[in-house]
Amino acid sequence: MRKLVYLSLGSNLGDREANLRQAMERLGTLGEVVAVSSFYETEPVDVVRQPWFVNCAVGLQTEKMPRQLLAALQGIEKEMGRRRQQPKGPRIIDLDILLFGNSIVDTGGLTIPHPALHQRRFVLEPLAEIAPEQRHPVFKRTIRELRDALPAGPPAVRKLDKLHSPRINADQRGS
Ligand code: PH2
Ligand code: MG
Ligand code: MG
Repeated sequence: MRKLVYLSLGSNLGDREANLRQAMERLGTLGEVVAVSSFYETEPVDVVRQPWFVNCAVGLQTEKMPRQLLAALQGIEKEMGRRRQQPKGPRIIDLDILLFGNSIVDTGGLTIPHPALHQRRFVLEPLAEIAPEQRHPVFKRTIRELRDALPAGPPAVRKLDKLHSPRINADQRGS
């Protein structure tokens, strides 16, 4: 059965935007990428002294089951050169399952919906762009409602422009 899955993509090493684009291309081998959010430059959360991330959210239609999908995502992370040296260290690419249709999964190291989904602006801001009316199957709130309920202020999340242009250009424009 085909399911609509939402993923969070993040990178804070190397050419971050190129890494997200390459990951999206590879996600196409697991199903059909049906929605892609803007790219957002985001202040690191829960980790200290790390480069800022670029994050986005993707909608993927796939036949895969949750655990198969997780293994496939880890395969892509590995192919793209991710090495897990220290837990929560800087990463070329991080591919997280946010929502898997309306399924609730909590077994053997896999939790869906993603356990921090409702707390993180770097996840909810991009996800609200492509799935505002999608309901969180545990909290029964829409993604837009969860996003709007976040406390204002840091950590910062800022949308990059349509061309996903590098940060230096945004700074030069003074925006
Ligand atoms: N991922 C983390 C921890 N902190 N912070 C931001 N801004 N973006 C991320 O993708 C991120 C993070 C763990 O995977
Ligand atoms: Mg993550
Ligand atoms: Mg991860």
